[in-house]
Amino acid sequence: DPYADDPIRHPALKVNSQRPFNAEPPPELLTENYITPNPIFFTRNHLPVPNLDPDTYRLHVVGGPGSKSLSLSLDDLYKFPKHEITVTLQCAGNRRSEMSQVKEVKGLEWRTGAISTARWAGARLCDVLAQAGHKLCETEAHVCFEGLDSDPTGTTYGASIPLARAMDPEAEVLLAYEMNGQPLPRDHGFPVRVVVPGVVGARHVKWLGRVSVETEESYSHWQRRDYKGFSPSVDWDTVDFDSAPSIQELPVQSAITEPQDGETVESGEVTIKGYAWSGGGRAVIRVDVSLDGGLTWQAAELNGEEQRPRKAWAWRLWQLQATVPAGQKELNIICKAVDDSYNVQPDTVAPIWNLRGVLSTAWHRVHVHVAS
Ligand code: MTE
Ligand code: MO
Repeated sequence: DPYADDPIRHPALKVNSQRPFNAEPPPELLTENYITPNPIFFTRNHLPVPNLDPDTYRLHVVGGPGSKSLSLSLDDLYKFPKHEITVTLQCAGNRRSEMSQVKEVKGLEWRTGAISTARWAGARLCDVLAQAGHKLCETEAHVCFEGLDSDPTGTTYGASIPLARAMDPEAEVLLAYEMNGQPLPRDHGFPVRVVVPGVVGARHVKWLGRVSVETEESYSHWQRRDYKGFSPSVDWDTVDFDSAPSIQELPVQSAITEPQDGETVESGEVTIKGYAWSGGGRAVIRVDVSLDGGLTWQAAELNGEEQRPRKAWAWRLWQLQATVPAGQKELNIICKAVDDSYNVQPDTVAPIWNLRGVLSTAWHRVHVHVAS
């Protein structure tokens, strides 16, 4: 069993798949803290978790014309200026289960919890690439990452991002060795992972073994044959993966974590809680909440760290204390967020449905009963 050596996990996690391990925190725990505690941070693995020895670990930075190769130990990485930032990581498949209610999709049935937030610390990728002698070049270029996790045939997890993002100090791409002040837990990439602020989780390669600058995107299955969006009319017979760009920056997202669908709430006052986040460093400027299925709206209070303009890498948690109209027997609660480009979430799932069930960002709806 290649999974026999996987780490022990927190019992509160809702498991979507045991081998490989995929799990999310329950909604009420997800928004209990602005920073997600490491043991309940959602986990998305495609392969067995490698057991790496920090003393012999080396990160290979592959050289090319005009640059040199580096073989970096953990101690070498610690010598680069240590950079620490709060970043929310979201899987492209977050909220997929709502898409599969419209029509079947292929993928793990994530609910609202394939998203979490941590303080990440490490070396900036731009500093490491600079030491190897890389410069921004005119030709289309990509930085490819390879993980040290592999399947029985030796295929490793891989992904890439554009070189321009990797070289931009303002983009703050990290080779992270710390998560919330601790060494990375094994499930989250020990000893080193990539953190690409504002970009889909799939590019944050864990158990990082190799970095290279290429003229083409990574040839990994997960870069080229997965994590892409399509029109609702595309099915598995007609899909052409080469026709769509790989997902990088994610669209604006929000969800309600309390109360939960089907719950009974007290009459009088109700507290509604959730999270909101947008990709590309776009800040959340507003979260609108409706109790009556979208007829009327109230703005929620935004909590958590202030967001830096163009570098809003982390979510806002939000909350609304609302009066339940007298005599109301049920509530149709909805939330929708707006980012600082005034991007909004689509109202329903059907027009954004896609065969892989990614980018599920429709208004989040929760139906609750009111106690009489
Ligand atoms: N890196 C490696 N090496 N192997 C993986 O399976 N999964 C990716 C990414 N990096 C993955 C990986 C995906 S799809 C996501 S959403 C994030 O890791 C999840 O990171 P987490 O498990 O720390 O939450
Ligand atoms: Mo993912």
